[in-house]
Amino acid sequence: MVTTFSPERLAKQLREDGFCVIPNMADQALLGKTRACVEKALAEYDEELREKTRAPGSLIDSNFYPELADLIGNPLALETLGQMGLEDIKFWKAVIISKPPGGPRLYWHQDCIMWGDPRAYSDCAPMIFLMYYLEDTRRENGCLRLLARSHTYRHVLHDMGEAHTKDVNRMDNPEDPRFLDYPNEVDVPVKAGDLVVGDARMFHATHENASTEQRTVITIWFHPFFSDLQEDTQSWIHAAMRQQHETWSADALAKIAPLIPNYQGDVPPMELTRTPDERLPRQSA
Ligand SMILES: O=C(O)CCC(=O)C(=O)O
Repeated sequence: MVTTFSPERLAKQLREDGFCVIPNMADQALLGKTRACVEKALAEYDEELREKTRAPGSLIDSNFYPELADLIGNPLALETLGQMGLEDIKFWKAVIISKPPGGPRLYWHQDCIMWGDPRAYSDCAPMIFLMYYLEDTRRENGCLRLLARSHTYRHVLHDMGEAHTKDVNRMDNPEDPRFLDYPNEVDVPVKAGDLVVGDARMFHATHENASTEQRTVITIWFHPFFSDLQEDTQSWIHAAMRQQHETWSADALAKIAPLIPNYQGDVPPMELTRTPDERLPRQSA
């Protein structure tokens, strides 16, 4: 596959803006395999669950879907992340987020769960997402939108509630300000198979899916420079990843072997901290 991007430029954009898009990271075979897994997962996702996750569409963790191992361990993406200077990357989980036709907007949120770790206040992201869209996306079918650089400063959205609570997932209050537009937001339309890499601390959301087709993303959570995280953070990622994927076969785990966290210390797992403290500056530098 021919790639025409500069890893240095992508790394700079990820560090400064909080995201970058890497074209053509999943080929048709990988997309086809992933789509088959998504259809199986959605067939098991009933109406009651759909109601609980109205805003995102679905939230299906990788726990029972070892078929996702090929995408998670995608060698082309891992090689490219390495070229971007991201090392010692460990995996937590992947999530299938499928927005049906007519599905509403996803609320603004940031996903960092380790704001107690000093790394969260550095220019080295403690947690990043890899988003693979299985269809071409555009505003009309619910593409990603984001607030570039919002990983670097405190935003009003930080005080509007934590990500993925039951009420906002159910969309109990459609007037919740997290569903509004914000100044300087940017749309990120992509082709199926492109890869959006983002800093988990950055605010992001989606448009509604006003098309007649479903729109699916597989979000994969990675932790670069794992050994440099605080020990309780490493301990939590180690335990969470292993507990969530304990039913995966040896074959599936082999596909993600270099990504499996391995914390050998005895520090108990961190408490989740989803909101930054005063160490995050009020204004963008
Ligand atoms: O559905 C999308 O496009 C975005 C998913 C998302 O925000 C997330 O995985 O945190």
